[in-house]
Amino acid sequence: MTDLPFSFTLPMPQVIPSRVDNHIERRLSEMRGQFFDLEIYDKMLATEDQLIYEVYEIKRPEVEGELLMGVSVVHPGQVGKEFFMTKGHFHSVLATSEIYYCLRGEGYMMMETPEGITSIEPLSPGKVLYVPPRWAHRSVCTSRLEDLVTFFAYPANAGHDYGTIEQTGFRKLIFDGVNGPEIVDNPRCH
Ligand code: S6P
Ligand code: ZN
Repeated sequence: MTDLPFSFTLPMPQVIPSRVDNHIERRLSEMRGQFFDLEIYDKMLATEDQLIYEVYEIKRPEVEGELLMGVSVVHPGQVGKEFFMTKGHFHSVLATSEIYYCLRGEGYMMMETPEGITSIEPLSPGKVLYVPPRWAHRSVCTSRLEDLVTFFAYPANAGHDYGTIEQTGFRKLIFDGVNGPEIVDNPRCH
């Protein structure tokens, strides 16, 4: 063995809040139709129902004036060339916003309005991201080894509209390209 300098990556442990009222686990089987390559999705699912992301929620009454908060953890991985991501949603009360603070990992927040304006913001530790009212949002983990960990807070009466994104998809997709993450138009988006 040649005695040369070397380096390696030691992934940091997860950031889990010390208080958790609800722990959500989203597996591959719950993401049907959300990843672009349906064939690879089915093949992966036949092998293992992988854990894609988790949410640690701190509960408050879901009424105007309160805030809901917690930590979202998107695990590294891909369905074909498409990075693991959250389902993504509009808030049911469309005119509500959200704050994300990135604690760990690398990725993007994919956002779009009902009118079709798109914004994709990179996330890295220390980044604070404001999702204004009316913007759908989805977190995408582009790290190969590390989780994408974000703290979030939003009005407790916001609610979630998952149906719109399930039916239409986001206008953009994020793939693992030759020179890093590539943002492309979603040919299926309607
Ligand atoms: C809720 C907030 C987050 C997400 C979480 C998982 O408004 O945006 O807590 O729920 O990142 O994403 P999703 O799209 O499955 O709810
Ligand atoms: Zn939200």
